[in-house]
Amino acid sequence: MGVFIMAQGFVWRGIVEGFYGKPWTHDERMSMVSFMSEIGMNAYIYAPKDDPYHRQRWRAPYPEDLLARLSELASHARKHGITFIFAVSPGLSLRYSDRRDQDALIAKLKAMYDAGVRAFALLYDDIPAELRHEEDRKAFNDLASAQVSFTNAVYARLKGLSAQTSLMICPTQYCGDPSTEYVRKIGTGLDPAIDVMWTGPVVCSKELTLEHTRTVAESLRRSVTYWDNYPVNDGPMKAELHIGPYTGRSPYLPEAARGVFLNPMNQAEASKIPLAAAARYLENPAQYDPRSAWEDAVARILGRDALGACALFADACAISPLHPDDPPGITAALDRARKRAEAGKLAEAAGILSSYMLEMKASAAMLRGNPNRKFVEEVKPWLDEFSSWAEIGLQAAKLIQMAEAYIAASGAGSRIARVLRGLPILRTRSRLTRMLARSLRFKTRACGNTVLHLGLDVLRRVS
Ligand code: LTM
Repeated sequence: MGVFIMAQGFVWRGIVEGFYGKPWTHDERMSMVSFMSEIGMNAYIYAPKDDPYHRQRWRAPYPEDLLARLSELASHARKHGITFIFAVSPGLSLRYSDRRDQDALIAKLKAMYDAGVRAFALLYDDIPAELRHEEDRKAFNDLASAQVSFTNAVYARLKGLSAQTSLMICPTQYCGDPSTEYVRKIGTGLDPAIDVMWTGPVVCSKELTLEHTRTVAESLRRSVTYWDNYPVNDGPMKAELHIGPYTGRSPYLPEAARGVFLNPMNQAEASKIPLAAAARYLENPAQYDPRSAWEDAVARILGRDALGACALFADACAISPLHPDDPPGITAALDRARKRAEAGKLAEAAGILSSYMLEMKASAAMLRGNPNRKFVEEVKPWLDEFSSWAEIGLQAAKLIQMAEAYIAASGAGSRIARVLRGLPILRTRSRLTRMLARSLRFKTRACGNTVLHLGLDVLRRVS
């Protein structure tokens, strides 16, 4: 008789609002929590880096009005079957050996405990990797020992409040090679019931494999809880819009991972597309199909009618840690056009180009009219850039067409007639030059360098 070992599903299927930059508003969070329950997620970590009370001024209690909002959010989450995990990032200034800091942290957690919250997290990411305070250097051998001691003490005090409390941490080394002394010490020292977060081989990981997860789990001596940095677009990624499919996560991850928390974009509504797609993976990693999950997600957020337009737009915005290359759809269309041009079929090349660019233009117009006004407002800068590239591409196609017509008639007529025939080409050429120059001022990143390179190429050839 065979023995079947079933990989269990993920325990945690959620979101960590853990990005830098403008935190979500209260309304956005309330809407997100309802949405999470609709798509089958079960946990939300409150951890916006730029909430001063979360990180920079972590010792200060939340003012009453903010506390009231967090309590409302926590109770909204409870009603929707979502575990609300309240996180604090104390590591920038924490004195691990100072009992007063421990008390300040407990007081901070207790305020949320009193509002019914039972799940907590301490985030030690993005802080100095060594002990900064003299008294800590005297009390502990290293950062890992200090964090283990502090975290275990906090955990014991939480358990003193209620057996139902839970704690999770994000360590200071949260990606890369898990065999370091730091990670091993965290793994051996930390109470085994405390979940430990990890972002994968790198901060924003293209792939999460079972092999990597197993090595992390071995060092941490527990299943891994992923902090998955997709679709987040903070810091150097803020020009990007990550609304593409959720890819590169192994179907076998639950064998060594307890869960996945996706870190979303500052744009809450637009994040719902990749989040809804990811929820399908989290629900059933073995059966997950990134494309169909993404299409269903778009249908849910924008309506099925918007699928074609959104596919073209998302293709233009494809560049992300999951897809570092130029947008595949535009690249393929431009390659087809280039091949026809190289075969001397300029009219065909111009035709391929202009029909793709017209489709881009129509897609932008269609998305602008979508009833999900919040989505439209959030993605407007990228839609504007997308339309501008369509106009630039159309201008390039027009120039190719004109050059083709000029070449076809080049022998005919007097010298003056030929010069006159060339004038509109020069005008179109300088319009394209001006458009390309203006494109240098785009603050968003749609279409990669595809249309820019096309335009420069056309300018070089038609001179
Ligand atoms: O990823 C972690 C654990 N920490 C920070 C996040 O707050 C940030 O949003 C992402 C993406 O920039 N990178 C980090 O290092």
